Amino acid sequence: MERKWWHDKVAYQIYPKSFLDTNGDGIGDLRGIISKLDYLKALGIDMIWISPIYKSPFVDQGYDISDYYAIAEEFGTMEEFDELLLEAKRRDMHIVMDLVINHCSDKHEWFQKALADPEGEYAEYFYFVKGKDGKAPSNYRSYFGGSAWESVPGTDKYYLHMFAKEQPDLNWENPVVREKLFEMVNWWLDKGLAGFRIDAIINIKKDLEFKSFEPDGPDGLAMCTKMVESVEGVDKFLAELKRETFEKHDAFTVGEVFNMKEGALETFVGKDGHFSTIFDFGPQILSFGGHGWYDAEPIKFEDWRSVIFKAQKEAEEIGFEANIIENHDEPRGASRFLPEYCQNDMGKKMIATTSILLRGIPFIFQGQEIGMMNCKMESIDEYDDINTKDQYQVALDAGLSEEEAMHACYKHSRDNARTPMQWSDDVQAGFTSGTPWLKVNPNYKEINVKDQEGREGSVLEYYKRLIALRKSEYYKEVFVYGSCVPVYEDKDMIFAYYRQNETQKILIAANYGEEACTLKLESPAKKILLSNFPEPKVQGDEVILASAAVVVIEL
Ligand code: TEU
Ligand code: CA
Repeated sequence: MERKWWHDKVAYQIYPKSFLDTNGDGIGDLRGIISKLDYLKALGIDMIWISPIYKSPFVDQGYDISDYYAIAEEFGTMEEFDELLLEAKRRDMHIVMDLVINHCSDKHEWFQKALADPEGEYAEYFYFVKGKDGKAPSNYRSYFGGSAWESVPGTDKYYLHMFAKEQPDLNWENPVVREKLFEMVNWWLDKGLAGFRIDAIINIKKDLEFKSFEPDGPDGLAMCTKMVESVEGVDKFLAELKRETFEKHDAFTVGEVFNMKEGALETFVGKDGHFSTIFDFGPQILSFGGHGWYDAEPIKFEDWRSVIFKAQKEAEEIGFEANIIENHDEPRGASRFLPEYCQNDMGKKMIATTSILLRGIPFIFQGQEIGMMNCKMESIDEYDDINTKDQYQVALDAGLSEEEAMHACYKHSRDNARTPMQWSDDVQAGFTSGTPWLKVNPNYKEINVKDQEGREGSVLEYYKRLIALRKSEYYKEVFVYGSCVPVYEDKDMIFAYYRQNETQKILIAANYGEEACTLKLESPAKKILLSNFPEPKVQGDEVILASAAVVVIEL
């Protein structure tokens, strides 16, 4: 496999609104990010993905862009952005922005012009489609609930929005739209960006017949993903996007790709793939409910382990996937994947180890490195997220009580990950001197950076050691390029694999169970590289793992 500059990088996702506020308006900002570059460098981060910072009405927290060439005032200025690029470069770090080009904001100039003249050229930038029998063209349900069609005022047409109605979908069939988007992407890359995380990209190809599907919910609608899964032709757009932009800059790209067709991995991340890598969302998909968050089944350990190993195996011959335990759309990984008896520092170090040493590009989401957890909100009004509000209603409509609907939100809400970063035990966790836009998790007194920095045994210091091990001169070859071979799969609650190549063999073994477990080593331990308990119990050819223990052993 041809080696690429980004193969050995460790990435960190910043959700800017919640990272650090430096001017007291309760909203994180670019100054805040700049001031924490040294913190991230010390953690071992090479690459930073920043969720959208473009001008936006923030209906979907910046994933609704009204000007692709401007920085949101809430976050700062273009000068500050340039300063961020420069400061990152000085520290040998790479900045990756979010690229949201399936849709824009309804406040974008293009959409405003389209509304003003629904027969004019700008209407062609979107999907303005005639209704059928006085109703929407099809029965698609948008990702955030309700019809994916909204009527265009003063006409018999509807416009398509796969997400909120304030996020009209861009018409990728129109070459002018593609050209304008490519031009914009190149403009940012020319500035010195390392690349992009590419939002919701699978959705760009539509079936222009807009056929309805069998309804799949009490609202009589069918999930719009059914159209995405049945239509062909996204590859043509993606190949062109790459050719016209990323390729020219040797940019790093990570695609957010759900609903990929069976066997399409090669097309996405193979040698000539559309992207450098895509996220492995296997574990996240496990808790998609049949009808919504309210009917999602709890995740079973065996399923979780097996989807991860399956993805590892699939990617091995093809390319690299990017591994996460959480992001801004998901609940906190420690709350979601750790059994309750492991929801402590030891467990958090364990899941960090089994995730970050997998084959692929690790992405750490802000706060994960200190073990931030889901946040209980007292009422639905405390939530901000558009998706959460919809899912709350979906649960109520299905007959659940308010308390049960709140419980579903507590388990699944995207706001679990969006509460402000916990920097210290000062007021508002040191995130802001004002009123934060979203409540701070009340556990900030116990879980915060200040407490953990430099404290032996803290989750944060463990993350530093873990990342340093992955990047160490002697072991990076095997951790980056070695294969991942699952082992002890017959043992209940044991998550274990080898990372190996011709000359090195490393065992990563963790016990997610409640009882201690003894594993017989295949060959004698040469060296214990890392563990989350004081005296690793390796005796002869056996290793004894207490509940929530993890150990990394060179064999
Ligand atoms: O997410 C796309 C997407 O598919 C999500 O709606 C996902 O299904 C859901 O969040 C899982 O809980 C991206 C962004 O990551 C998300 O924040 C945006 O809201 C969305 O696109 C629209 O831009
Ligand atoms: Ca601010």
